[in-house]
Amino acid sequence: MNENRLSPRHDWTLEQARELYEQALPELLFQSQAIHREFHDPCEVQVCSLLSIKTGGCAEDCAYCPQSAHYETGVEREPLMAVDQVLDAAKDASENGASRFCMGAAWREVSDGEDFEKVLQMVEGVRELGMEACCTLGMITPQQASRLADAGLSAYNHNLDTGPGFYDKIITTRTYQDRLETIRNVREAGITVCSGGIIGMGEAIADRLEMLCVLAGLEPHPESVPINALMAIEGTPLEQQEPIDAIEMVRTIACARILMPRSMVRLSAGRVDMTTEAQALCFLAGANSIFAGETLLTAANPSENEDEKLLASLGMRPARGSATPVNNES
Ligand code: SAM
Ligand code: DTB
Ligand code: SF4
Repeated sequence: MNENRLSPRHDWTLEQARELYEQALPELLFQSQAIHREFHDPCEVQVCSLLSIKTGGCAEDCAYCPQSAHYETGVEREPLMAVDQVLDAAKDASENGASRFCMGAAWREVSDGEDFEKVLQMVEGVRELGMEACCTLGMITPQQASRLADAGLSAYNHNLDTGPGFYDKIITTRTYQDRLETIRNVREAGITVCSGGIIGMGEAIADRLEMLCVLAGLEPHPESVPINALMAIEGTPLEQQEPIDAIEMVRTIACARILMPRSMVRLSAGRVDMTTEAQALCFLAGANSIFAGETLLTAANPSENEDEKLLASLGMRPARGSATPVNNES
C-alpha cells in the first residue's frame, strides 16, 4: 500500500468522501479493511463502560436527547451521583472486562464548584483502578480542561453530532463553533479527543460526510470517533424518525475508518436495534470499540451476556489495557 494513503490527511473534501461512500459495498469494505488492518488488530474490540453520573434536566434543546428539559420523555432529573457510588460502578465494569470508563453528565456546560470538584475525584478514582477515564460534561473552558487533565482524565467526549449545514435543525441552544471550541480546549489541555455524531436524524448523506470531513480536518484526528445510530425516543422531536438502514451505518463507519485510520471508531448507541449480522458488518467495516452494559446513559443497550456471545461467535475479543492511541498521528 502506498505511504500516501496511510498518512493522516486533514484535507478530505465532501466530493472525495462521497466517492468513497457511494462505491459498491465490496469495494468500500475492501478499502476500509485494508486501512483498518494497518493500524489495528481486526479481532480486538475496545469495551467501554458508560455511566450517567448526572441524569436529566439539561438546559440544551438537542432534538434527539431524552435528557433535555425541553421535552417530556419520562427521564427524571437527578442530582450528581456520590463519588463512592461511581467508583463502585467503575470497579464492577473493570471486573466485567471494560478497559475504559465513561462518565456522562446532562449539563450544558461545566460550572466550577462542588460538583466539578466531585467529578475530579471520580476521574482520579477511575484512574487508580487502572482504567482509561473519559468524561462528557458539555462545554468546558481551558481552565476546566486543564484541571481534568491534572486529575488524569484520558479522554473527553464532545460530539459534533452532524454536519454544519444540518446542525441548526437539531440544536439551537449552542453553536457548531461552541462545540469546536470545547474540542480545542480539550486538545490543548493534552486530553485525548473523543468526537463523533449521530446518523439517522433525517440528515442527507452529505451532512454525515461533512461531519466526517470536519472531524478528519482536526489536527490531530480525534483519538475516538463514536458513531451513534439515532435512538428515536418518545417525547423528543425526533420520536417519529425511521430507523437508519444498517448498510448506511456500515458505509458511514467504513468512511470514518478510511478518513481517520488510526482512530478508535466506536459503534455506539443503537446496537440494541441492530442484528448481530449488522453489527458484524460494522466491525468488518472498521468499528473497533463498543459501549457495553444494559444501559447507555438512559437508553437500552445489549446485555454483557449478549455481547460476550456476539464477540465469541465472531472469534473477536475485548482489548485488554489501554487501546486508545496516545498520539494519534505519530
Ligand atoms: N451533555 C453532554 C453533551 O451533550 O456533550 C454529554 C452527554 S450527551 C447525552 C452525549 C452524546 O450522546 C450526544 O452528543 C449524542 O451524540 C449522543 N446521544 C444522545 N441521545 C442520543 C440518542 N437518542 N440517540 C443516539 N445518540 C444520542
Ligand atoms: C456517545 O457518542 N454516545 C454515548 C456517549 N457518547 C456518551 C451516549 C449515547 C446516549 C444514548 C441515549 C441515552 O442513553 O440516553
Ligand atoms: Fe443536554 Fe447533552 Fe442531551 Fe444535549 S445531548 S440535551 S447537552 S445531555
